[in-house]
Order: sequence, then C-alpha cells, then structure tokens
Amino acid sequence: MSQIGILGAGAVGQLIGHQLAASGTLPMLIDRQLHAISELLTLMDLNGNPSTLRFTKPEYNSPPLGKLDLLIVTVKAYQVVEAVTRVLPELSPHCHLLLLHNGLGPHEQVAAMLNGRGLTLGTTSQGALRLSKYDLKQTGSGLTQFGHCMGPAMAPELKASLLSAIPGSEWVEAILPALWQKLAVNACINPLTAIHGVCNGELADDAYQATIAAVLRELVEVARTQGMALQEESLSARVYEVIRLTASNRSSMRQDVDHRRKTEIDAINGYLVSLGNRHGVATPTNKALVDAIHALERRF
Ligand code: KPL
Repeated sequence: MSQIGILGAGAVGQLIGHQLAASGTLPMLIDRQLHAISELLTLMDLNGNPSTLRFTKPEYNSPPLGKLDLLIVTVKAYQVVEAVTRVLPELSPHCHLLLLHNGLGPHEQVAAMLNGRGLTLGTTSQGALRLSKYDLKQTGSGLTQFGHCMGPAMAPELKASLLSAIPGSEWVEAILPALWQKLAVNACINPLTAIHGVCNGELADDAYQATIAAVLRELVEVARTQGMALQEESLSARVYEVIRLTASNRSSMRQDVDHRRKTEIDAINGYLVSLGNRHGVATPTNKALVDAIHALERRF
C-alpha cells in the first residue's frame, strides 16, 4: 500500500488528510517543523456531518519520512521553498512531490532541488475554515486540479487515491494554463476581499468592476511573455463564476489579514508584478494591490 504524507497542517492540509482517510488511505500529517501531528482532528463537512480523525503517533515522534511514496506540500506559497529544503534530505529518491498552494513561482525553485524526483502541481478551490487549530469546517466545494510538471510521472495508484478521495478533482494534461486561470481568480478576489473586508460575493458589485478588469488585462499581457495565451473575457467569466459560487466565503487572504498572518500576495499579484518588471509589461493595478496588502501586513 502506498504511503502518502501531507506537509503543512493548515486548513487545506487537514481537509485533504480527512478526505484521504475517509477514502481508506490514512496519510501522515506533518507540520512545517517536520513533527507528526497526532492530535484529534475534527471536520464538519458541507452537509453538516461531523467526523473525527487521529493519526498514529510515530515512534520517538519523528515521522518515517523515508517511507513516503508521495508528499503533498500544502504550506503557504511563501513557506514552500524552505519547507521542501528541510524535508528533501529525509525523503527517499523515488518520493514524488505535489505542490498545492495559491499563486505561482515556488515551483521554479523547487524544480531545481528535486534530484530526479517527480513533481506534480495542483490547485484547489475547496474552502475550509479553521474554527480552532485542529477543528475544521468545510465552507465550499470546488474544483481541484492536478497535472504533471517535471521528472518521473506520479504512479497510477497514487493518482487514483487522490482522485477518488478529493471530491471534484481531476487530472489535467496541461497544468500551467490551469494554474494561470486560478492565479487570475486569486489575483482579483483575494486582495480586494482582504483590503475591503468583504466576502467573495460582494465583489459582484459594480464598484469593483474596473479594478477586476484592469487586473485581468495586465495578467493577460504578463502571461503572454510566458508563452501563455489567455483571453480576458473568459478569465473574467471565470472570476465572476467563482465570486458567485463562493459568495459567502472569506477568501484565504482575508482570513490571513483578519488573523494578522502574512499573506500569499507575493506569489499572486506580486508574481505578476515581478514578471512584468522583468519583461517590460506595466502592472500598475496589481502593484497597487500588492502595496495595499503589504501596508496592512506592516500593521500586524
Ligand atoms: O482560492 C480561493 C481563496 O480564497 O484563496 C478562492 C477561490 C478565492 C475562494 O475563496
């Protein structure tokens, strides 16, 4: 039986831990300091059904990372490189890595560290709220997509475990275009909801229309420098669909700001600004959003 580890015990890591366990694959849940989590975890699913989960406590409290076939990295975008650097020496040479975070960028650094291991990238729009450290409430269903990035492909039985455990998940042949589409959604929704302190649905108001259009116009230009042909109209339709589907959600960036945690802005709008600077594309609207979020972070 394949061994799956989840590095990052936040909302997404816990949710996927519950989902894998419920489908018969008990993963190992590890925090960023590489400590195994063996507390009691609870989940209230979308239908209001509660469930609990306790992982087996490893001997001497050090998780047997060398036995893993797949490590799913669910830490925040700005923690990925440090967390992967710390865990890689403990992993077997065949352990496959899957990065699952908002934004883009960290995979470019991780790709150079893999030493022949395979890398898959993914994105999820499943919503979950931490009521307390290990007490989770699922707040929204949503698409989860995975796709091959580099090195050896993920073993078919691991793929099958993920796809059967995570509702609404799919394997895509071209993951980077899917990640750019998710980047567009996050670049519009996350900073605006965090700056204005509103739920996702409120962004359907006309007051936000011009900013959303400008964010997408700049993103399309920046994406073109990466050989990525995106259409502003279809991105806009997708953004407004997510605004509608997740209307009552507090975006992850709003939750970060509310809890005075560092946000993922540098891997979202910040990634667009830095690519724009590198390739001579002006990104004033994205830059203004980055600056506004940094200003909020400085108040923490
Ligand atoms: O991914 C999200 C996030 O909050 O980070 C969205 C899709 C915007 C849902 O809230």
